[in-house]
Amino acid sequence: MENDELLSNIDETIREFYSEKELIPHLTDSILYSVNAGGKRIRPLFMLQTLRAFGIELTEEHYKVAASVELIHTSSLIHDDLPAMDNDDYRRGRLTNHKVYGDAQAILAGDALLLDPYNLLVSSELSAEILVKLVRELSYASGSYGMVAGQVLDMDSEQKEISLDELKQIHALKTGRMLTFPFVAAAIVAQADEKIVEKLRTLGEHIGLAFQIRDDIKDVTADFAEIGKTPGKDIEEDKATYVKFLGLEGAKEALKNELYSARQIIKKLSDENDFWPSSVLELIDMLDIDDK
Ligand code: GRG
Repeated sequence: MENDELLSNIDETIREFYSEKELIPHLTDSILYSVNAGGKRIRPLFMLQTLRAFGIELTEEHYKVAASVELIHTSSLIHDDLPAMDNDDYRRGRLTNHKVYGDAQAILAGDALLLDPYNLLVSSELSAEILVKLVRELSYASGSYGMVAGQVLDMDSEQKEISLDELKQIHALKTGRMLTFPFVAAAIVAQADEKIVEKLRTLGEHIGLAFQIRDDIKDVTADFAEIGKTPGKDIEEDKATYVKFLGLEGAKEALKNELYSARQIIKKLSDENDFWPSSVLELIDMLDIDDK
């Protein structure tokens, strides 16, 4: 199944969720402005392709899980761009949410996008046991055990010198947990045994770290058209990044190492289990900087 087909089904799931008549149109408008701004949807794609690797045929229930993580991710982007945070004017190639709708409305759009996914997720007809595990993992990835904690540590790091290990920890929380969710969620939905769930968690941790290292690299090598936001901001603000610690070539090497570790885990999984990961590997290849 091609990614384009998955993307169109993810979009349809989101569209349907926000099409209820009782919703307040200008709230929905501000939400959909950011949701439909052209993000890559890498988190839902990883989840759906990992499910397929387990041999599972996708249904609308799976798309609801996949869409949930994308909505929370979008919520974090809206909040991250606010003046009190990174204060960015552009995201996904267009003006940031608060630049169009104002700070207060942007905060509320972000709030809704943080809470609505739980409604969407539990409307799925997966078993209650699976849904409870997914709710827990989604909260774990995004809240005080994950992305929000990472953001707090990231803000703290602007006031002091930190070590590479501390930077790795920030990345693991801020970006890594949300990229780990798709793999863990797929294993939970596939009702894989606990050992496999944990292997997929480790896989997701490598992908998450690789993703943030790639983001750090792109900040210095890409232009606005490619990343959809103002490039060079990390350098300008002297932020702690992999490029700052290791230099550009060192960061590229670190990215390669994380992707290598991820591929090794997948190879072992597919050697030892009924797991057919070719489409997952294709998504991982897209993170390789040399391919871009
Ligand atoms: C509201 C849950 C919530 C959190 C607020 C602001 C904040 C706490 C956290 C910031 C998290 C953040 C923005 C991390 C950066 C992650 C990252 C590399 C984003 C870019 O992801 P892509 O490349 O973006 O997948 P697209 O636009 O393609 O979706």
